[in-house]
Amino acid sequence: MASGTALIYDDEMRNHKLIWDDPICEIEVPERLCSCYEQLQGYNLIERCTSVPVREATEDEIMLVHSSDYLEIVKSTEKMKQEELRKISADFDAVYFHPTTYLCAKLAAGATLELVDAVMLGRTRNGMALVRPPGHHSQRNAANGFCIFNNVAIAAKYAQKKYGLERILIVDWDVHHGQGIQYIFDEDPSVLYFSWHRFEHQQFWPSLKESDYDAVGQGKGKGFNINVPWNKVGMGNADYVAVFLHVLLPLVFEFDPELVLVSAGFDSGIGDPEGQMCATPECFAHLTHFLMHLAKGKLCLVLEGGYHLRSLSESVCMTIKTLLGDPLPRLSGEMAPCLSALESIHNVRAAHKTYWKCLLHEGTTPLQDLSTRSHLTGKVEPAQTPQEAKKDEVIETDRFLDQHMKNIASLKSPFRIAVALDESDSHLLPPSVQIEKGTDAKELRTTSSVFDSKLLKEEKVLKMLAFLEKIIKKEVTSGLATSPVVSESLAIVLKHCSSLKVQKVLCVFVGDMDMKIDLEDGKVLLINISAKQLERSNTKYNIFLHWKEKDLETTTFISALTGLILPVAYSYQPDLTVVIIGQNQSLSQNGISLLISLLQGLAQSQVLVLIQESESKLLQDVIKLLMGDFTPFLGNYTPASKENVQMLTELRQQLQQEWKMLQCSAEVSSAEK
Ligand code: Q9C
Ligand code: ZN
Repeated sequence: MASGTALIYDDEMRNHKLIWDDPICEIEVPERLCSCYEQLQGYNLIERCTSVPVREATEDEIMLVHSSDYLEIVKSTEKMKQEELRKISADFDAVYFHPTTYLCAKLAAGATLELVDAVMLGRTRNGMALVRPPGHHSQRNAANGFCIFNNVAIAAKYAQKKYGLERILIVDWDVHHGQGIQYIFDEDPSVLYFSWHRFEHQQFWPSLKESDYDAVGQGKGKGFNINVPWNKVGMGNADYVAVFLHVLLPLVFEFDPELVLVSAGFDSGIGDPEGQMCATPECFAHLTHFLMHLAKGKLCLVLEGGYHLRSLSESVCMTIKTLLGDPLPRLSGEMAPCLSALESIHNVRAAHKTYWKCLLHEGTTPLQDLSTRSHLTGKVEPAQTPQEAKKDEVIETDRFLDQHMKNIASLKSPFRIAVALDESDSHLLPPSVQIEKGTDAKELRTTSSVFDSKLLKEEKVLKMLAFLEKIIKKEVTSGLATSPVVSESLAIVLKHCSSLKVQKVLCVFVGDMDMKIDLEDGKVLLINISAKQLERSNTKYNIFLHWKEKDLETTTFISALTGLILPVAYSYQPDLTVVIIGQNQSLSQNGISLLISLLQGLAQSQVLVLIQESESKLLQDVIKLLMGDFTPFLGNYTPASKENVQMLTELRQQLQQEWKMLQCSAEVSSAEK
């Protein structure tokens, strides 16, 4: 698998700027680019990326999306004087031209194409292009919303043509609807376009009917356009993650893209004057992390909007750190989506029910404005602020971010992974793995309270406990150990965690658990995915998942992962994740890999994996995963049985008052409030 992260940037693109007064366009400034670059320098991220030079897109490339008439119009602005520039700008909605606009727009599109080449040719695994002018509003025949050429749409067409790609995903997390991209691929089932956007029942710019959830694509493209309208401002981390878990991810696992492009606008982040949303910079790390596990890791991000300079640049840094494989910060804030977000999620799922297998058994009809008809939602629209108050808001966010970025900063672990394996397995290890020397058994007995197990005499177990301490001290990010009896090892680990005062441990046990483990309520959350049907009832901290299916490659697992395991995990916010691979699993090897990968988004990426000795065929994959060198491959999935979907739905309903991220509809919560 390719490695490394491409970063594409060029000072040239700072020349495009507004040279007259226009309150609408004045926020799209050259400083947007330099402040990102300077912040990246400040975090020493530039030198960790592979720098890729920009180039101008060719006319043919631009015409993959735009008409030659429109291209000529843009070209003609190069020689214009201010008065003419003003006049032609007024032909479009929220656009300005400058004599260098044509050149900058060609560089922005060309930079995006160079990024696609770097990733498609395997020169880097992923990357980001920092460009302006942005692209996602621009259309075949029109500039729109600060956008001249549609960089991401051109890149998608280019990738289809040059690399013969059949399935491309575009994720547009900018706070505005990229209607330009929607129009270009509306009838095209080979490009899945997802956008969330401030909508406010069509009151918010660009105020289009076709930005609502019922615009699902047209003709052959039906089902391949996903709009999530935000009908309130103030959406935050929990709302964004909920949409990824309950809308985007299930559909995308089914779509199985070969390349992921992101229209990465950060006006959906906190402090942005356009978006008025609340997502903090680390939220973009989590969104990026989710997408890194698709398309064998082929992920290209392209800057769109983002108008609060500090918020924008911190978010860009978080995104690039994640692309580089750094541990993720804990997601801050209360992990519960708001009612208005739930309503949107419900409506999008209902609108797409006919097009996607994973929604097949949904019993959903659209909800009409529960949140706006009632006073139930906590999110209120801030009063319209005059210019002065706006300046205060900018400074307030600056101040907030000063503190916030310090709070979430995690010490960088010098070692990614420590292992405790048998001699016979050690050939699997790459050189950068830290091999534990182990620790004194006597010392451990005293620290880990009274616990009698003959396993404690085993060298491997002692090593495991030694690196568990290092994980908790953040000297190592993750650990891997094999054990002759995983359940017993887990019991030892949990005892040790308790004596080390770890607050919350998430345990995901795959396979049969052959002993009962005493769970101290709240300190441990256990999810057991078992092939054996046991007479057990589910409780808040003890969740048991069982499904009957001969064929492992079904959407049951994807639904369980995105609709149950991850929402519970994100609600719980663990300090450490332990994944236990026992005997008799009901997951495929790829399924287990995907599970571990996505759980690395929790607990600041601190994961301990315990593998039953007999299952050592999994070792190689797991080592690569923990090293960040592998993304699981997921084939074509067949739909889950109705029985399994029902089981998951019931479980979700049972637990969603305890674990709020499980909610994917406003129906239940509104009835209960
Ligand atoms: N009353 C991007 O973020 N606002 N474009 C127009 C008209 C335009 C945003 C308001 C916002 C364009 C790439
Ligand atoms: Zn935007």
